[in-house]
Amino acid sequence: MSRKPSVLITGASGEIGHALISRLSHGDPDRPIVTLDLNPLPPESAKLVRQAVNGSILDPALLDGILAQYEVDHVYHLAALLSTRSEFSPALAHKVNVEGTLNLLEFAQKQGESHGRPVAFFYPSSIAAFGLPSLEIKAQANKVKEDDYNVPTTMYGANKLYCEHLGRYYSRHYKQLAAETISGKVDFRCIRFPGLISAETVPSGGTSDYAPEMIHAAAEGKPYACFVRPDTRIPFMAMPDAVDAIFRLMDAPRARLSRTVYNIGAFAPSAAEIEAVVHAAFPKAAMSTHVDEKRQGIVDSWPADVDDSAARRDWCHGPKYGFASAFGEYLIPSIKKRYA
Ligand code: AKB
Repeated sequence: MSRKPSVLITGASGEIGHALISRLSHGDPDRPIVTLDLNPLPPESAKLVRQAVNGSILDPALLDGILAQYEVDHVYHLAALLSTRSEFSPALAHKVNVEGTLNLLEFAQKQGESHGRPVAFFYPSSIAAFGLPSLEIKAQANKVKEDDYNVPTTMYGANKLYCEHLGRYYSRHYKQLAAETISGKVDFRCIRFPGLISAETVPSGGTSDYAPEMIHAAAEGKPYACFVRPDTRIPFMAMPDAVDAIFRLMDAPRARLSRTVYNIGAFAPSAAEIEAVVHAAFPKAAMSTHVDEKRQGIVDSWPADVDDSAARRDWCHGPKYGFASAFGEYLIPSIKKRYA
């Protein structure tokens, strides 16, 4: 059993995991980080963690093993099948995204019970939890609040919305009819992320992927056909701001939090506006549009922007990068260096 409480990160080899491991280990190098992922960690992340467990969040034996070996006081449950991927295998998506989350909440509840204090649990939800019924309503709605239009059209969005409720249940209403009072031992905190763009990694299986794919393809000198219309607009955020938001939310005193689930936003460009900045940086980039009507339908059901006033008020959400600086100061310089 490790002495210092540990952090467990599931889905750690994905793009948020990559950035999170680096920030966590630089913040407190002595704090053990344990990861659980089907895929091996990239070497630069692997050297920063105490143990990288290779396996599935659906395997109870693996979670029991971690429970027996470590005192985990923070869980970052990032493992999920993204929106496009989930539409091809909805039953599998439900298993991984919902049953997997239930397993992690049970894990956190047991950890909290055995150590007598709630485990802090971070859950990344998504703008996919929204479902706007038409483009007209999307245009009128503009900055959508957390509790509006909660009618997702995708399996992934439905999974995210339901797991937000599961988290609220584990933190506030756990076993409310049990003979003796068993207080919830999970301090569940959740952010609904916009599309994320990282200079380090290209996501796979998402529907907001057109933005990161466009810039990475341009930098690599590869042609790119964007799968959404030029006027398509959803919110995006640069990866460092996404990780910063996780830390701000997790560090906030519980009493400051008026909600379980928070929208966060940074900038909300159209696909044409993204293409224009990428083109300005990479004038030789061969970019075109080839609309995939089905994926277009998914993005059209997501809000054009979100109202993140609750996050700004409760835990000082304040992204460093707007549209121009995300591309001009973070993405383009880092990506140019990366592919040089
Ligand atoms: C996806 O496109 O599935 C994700 C998301 C918006 O949650 N990037």
